[in-house]
Amino acid sequence: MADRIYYPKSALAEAAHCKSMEQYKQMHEKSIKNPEEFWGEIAKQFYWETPTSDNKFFSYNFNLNEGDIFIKWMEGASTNISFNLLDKNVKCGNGDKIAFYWEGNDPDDYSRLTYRKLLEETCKFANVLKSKGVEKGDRVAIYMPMILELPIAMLACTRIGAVHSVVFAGYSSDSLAERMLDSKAKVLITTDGVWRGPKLLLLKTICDEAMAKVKVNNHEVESCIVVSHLRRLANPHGGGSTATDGGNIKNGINSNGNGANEPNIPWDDDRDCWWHEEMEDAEPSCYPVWISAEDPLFILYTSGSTGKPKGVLHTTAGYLIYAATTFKYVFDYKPNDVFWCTADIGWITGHTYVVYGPLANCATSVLFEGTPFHPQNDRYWSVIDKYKVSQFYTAPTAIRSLMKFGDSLVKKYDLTTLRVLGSVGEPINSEAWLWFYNLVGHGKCSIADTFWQTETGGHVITPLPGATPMKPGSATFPFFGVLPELLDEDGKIIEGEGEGYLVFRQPWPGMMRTLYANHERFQTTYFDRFHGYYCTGDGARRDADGYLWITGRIDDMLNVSGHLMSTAEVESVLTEHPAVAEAAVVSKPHPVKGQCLYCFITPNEGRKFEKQLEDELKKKVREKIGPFAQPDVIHHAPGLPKTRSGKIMRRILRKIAIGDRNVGDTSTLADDSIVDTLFQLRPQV
Ligand code: 6R9
Repeated sequence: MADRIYYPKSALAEAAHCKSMEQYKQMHEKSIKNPEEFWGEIAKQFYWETPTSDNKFFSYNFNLNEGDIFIKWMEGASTNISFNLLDKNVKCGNGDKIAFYWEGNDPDDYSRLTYRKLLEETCKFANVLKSKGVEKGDRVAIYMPMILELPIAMLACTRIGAVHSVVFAGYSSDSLAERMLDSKAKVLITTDGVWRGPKLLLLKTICDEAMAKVKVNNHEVESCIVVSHLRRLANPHGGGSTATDGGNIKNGINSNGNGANEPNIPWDDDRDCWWHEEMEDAEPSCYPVWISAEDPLFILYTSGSTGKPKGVLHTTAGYLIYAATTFKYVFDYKPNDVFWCTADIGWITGHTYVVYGPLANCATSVLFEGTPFHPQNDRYWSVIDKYKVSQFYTAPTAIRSLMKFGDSLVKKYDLTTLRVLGSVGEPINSEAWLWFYNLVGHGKCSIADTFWQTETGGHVITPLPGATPMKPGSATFPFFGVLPELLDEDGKIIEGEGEGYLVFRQPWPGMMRTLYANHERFQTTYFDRFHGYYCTGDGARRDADGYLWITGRIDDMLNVSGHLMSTAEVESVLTEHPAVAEAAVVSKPHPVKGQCLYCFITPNEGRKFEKQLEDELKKKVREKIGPFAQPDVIHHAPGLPKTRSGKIMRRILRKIAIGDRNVGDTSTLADDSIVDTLFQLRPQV
């Protein structure tokens, strides 16, 4: 079944923006051979305060032998993203169109925001930021749940040229502090707290811890702006801002059966202020600051294989046109569609496909605060029906976790408004693909298995719903402007069928430009392994039909439920524990999460390996990195398999983790008896 080819349904293809493989091939060829013309046409849909300088539309160097790496699109042009996403749409007569349907954690909490209101709120908040001394180029950290104030805060930054750095609100205070310190954030925007499923998270408390840690390291966050989210849920007619055009917010704290008492929110009068109080007197208009094409738009941190997160930097013009174009073609977006991407805005998927891509197309989308399991395991399907969603974009880990509950929960719902289903974050196994296709999509929808990265800004390898015949588990072919190659160990191009390192030959408009304040690391991480190419860090296979299949990370990175993290990052947290001498972390396949963390621990001399230590270590990783990073297994390792030069052989540890005795060549190990010992100590999981 999985080898079968699934063709786009003819009704879908006939009405699609890209209707056939022939059309795709022509457009792709043009985008590669004549990028100036291809992207120049697209750029005309947007407003530019000043045009691109002559002959400066596109320039780059991808080869370290020829000097520093750089990528520039539309040099000389200036624009403002919020102007293109909001003012332009309102001026075109779409002021009353819904930009976002907000669906709260509790199904009784919902609201909506039109383009006109979104523009007004954005301008007001831009004025609030200005009143806090934020200027063009300043960094603003955002640590917020999925509420309407989050895109408002991001767009307000773009209004005045400030650079936002959104940190996923599931990260620990340490992780938040590290990111604010690296970006030297001037302002932090957060909420008092949020309900995630049945759990209350006190975000302001985490922010206070993080701001204190930043201060110890000689940087100070000058202002912290706090949305009163818990209070408005508990008390909809009382305090709290409600940036909406109608809706219903009545439950929140009460509905979870936890009592209506508001938790204590830590406060520093000199630094902290409430969002709704600041917004009260803010002017509803704010003239946009014109931003150069290559000026920074945002920083988003992603895990690096050394453990220190990398501040991926995206710039203005290229990101705008790429987010807009991928959104339009990959989801085959049409004006009456309702789009829903379930990703948190704290990840790149949320940046590009909850905020920038949809708004650039004047789309209506769903902004969902909750989880797939609350209050019942049918929440996703009920939301699709409630808003008549036409494109549903989610992650394989979510699909696998929902498959467990059987087909009946899905069958309760109509779901016939769906036309395109999207998958992102990790390879999708064919079983999950087929379930998604047959059950959720009724065998009528196209599936877009979109491969991309924080660094790529938008989709780079993906089917197009009306054009590409699909193979379950294959991300298929490159998007416009993208030229992939597979390389062997020596950097030789693999033609035709084969497997190798996935690299790209030339830049597309939406790719990253640098790592914030660390161009050196940018060059060594992505351009040093193979000169002349951007190296993704993923492996891929090309089959006889030319389809690309992503095989996963080839560096020391793990992908747990779509969250990327490095083994080094987790190992350094584990070895901070006073009882731990050494730690080695590998990934183990997991039926729902894709991969899970399997940790080998060598205790210090005289320290026993016991349950209490296991629990402490799991807790420590949760606290230091975030709950999603919690290890599944802690394995007692009196020693680790190392080469004579002291390098840990993770290849062997991965075999031990899955209980596969077939460990391969152990001749380079300093002491090969350790392999047997580790098999004997394998915990029963
Ligand atoms: C968008 C996003 C990037 C890494 C990437 C790869 C994995 C993402 C995938 C996929 C196979 C897909 N990945 N999409 N692997 N098929 N469709 O997830 O960005 O968080 O930076 O992660 O995720 O390993 O290198 P990011």
